[in-house]
Amino acid sequence: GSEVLCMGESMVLFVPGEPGPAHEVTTWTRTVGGAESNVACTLARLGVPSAWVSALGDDPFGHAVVAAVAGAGVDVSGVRFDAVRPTGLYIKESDAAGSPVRYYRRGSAASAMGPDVLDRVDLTGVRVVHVSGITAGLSESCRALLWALLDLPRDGFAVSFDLNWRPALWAEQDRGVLRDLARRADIVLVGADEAETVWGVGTPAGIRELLPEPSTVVVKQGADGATLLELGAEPVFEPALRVEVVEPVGAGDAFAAGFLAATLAGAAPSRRLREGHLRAATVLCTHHDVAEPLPVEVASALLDADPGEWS
Ligand code: KDG
Repeated sequence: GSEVLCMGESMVLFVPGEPGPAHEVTTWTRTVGGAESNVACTLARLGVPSAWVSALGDDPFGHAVVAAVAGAGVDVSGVRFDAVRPTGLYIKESDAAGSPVRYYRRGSAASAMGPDVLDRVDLTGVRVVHVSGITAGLSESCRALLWALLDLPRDGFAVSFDLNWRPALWAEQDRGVLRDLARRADIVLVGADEAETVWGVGTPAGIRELLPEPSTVVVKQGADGATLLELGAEPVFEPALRVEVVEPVGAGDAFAAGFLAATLAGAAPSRRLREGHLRAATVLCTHHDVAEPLPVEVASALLDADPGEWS
C-alpha cells in the first residue's frame, strides 16, 4: 500500500517551443503538471510508495496525464475518468507580466470532484494525505472535499497542506478559507512570500500566530532557506542551496516531497528541511516541474555538506 496519498487536479501543460508572446507561438511541447501529482511523482522516485487521487477527462490528454504519473511509479488506481468534463490544461507564457501561467481549467473533470471521492480512497496504511490550497480554489465541491477529508478521524495519518497560492484562481473568491483549512491540517507548508500576499504576514513567527494548531509549520523563505516550527520545539532554520534558477515552477512541490520523505523516515529537523531544499534545487535548475532524482551519492554528499558549501 501507499504511505502517502496526494489528492488534487493535474493538467496537461504546454510549454512554448520558441520565444515570444503566446499568441504568436505556434510550436508547443506538451508535458504534465499538477502540484499534488508532482509531489507524488517525486516521492515515488525517492522510494516512498505514493498514490495520486484525482479526476480527468476521458480524453487523450486525460490518458496522457495518468500515464505520465503512473510512469513515475505512482499508484493511480484512485483516478477516475469523467465521460463528460474535459481534462484541464495550462500554458506557460514566457512574456507574461505577473503570473507566468494561464489556465484553461474551469469546468474540468477535477473541478467536479467532491466529498464522494473519499469513498473510493483506501487509507489503510497511509501515513500522510497531501493536499493543497489549489483544490480549495477550484470549486465549491472541491472545497467540500477538503473539509470532508479534514473531518475524517485522523487515526494513523496526518494531513499535509501546501498553501500553493494561485492568484488566478482566487480573483472572485474569498481567500479566507485558506487559513481555515490550514489550521485544520497537521503539516502546513507555506512560502513567506505567499503568506505575505494572502495573509499580510511573512515572518515565521507571524505565520505561526495565524496558524497555532498544526503540529508542524514549514515557512519557505525563498533563496534564504526555510524555518521549521513544531509544537513544543524551538524554530529550526536551514539555509537553502544556492543555485542558478532556470525556472521555479514545481520547486515547492519538490520541497514538499523531500520534506515529507525525510519526515516519514524519522530524520532530524534540519535534515528534513535539507531534503526539501535539495529536491527543490534540482527542479529550480530545469524547465521541468518534476526532476529526475539526483544520484544517491550526490544527494547524500550534498545532504551531509556544511551549509556554507551548499552552492
Ligand atoms: O506546482 C507547480 C505546477 O505544477 C502547478 O502550479 C500547476 O497544479 C498546478 C496549478 O494549479 O497551478
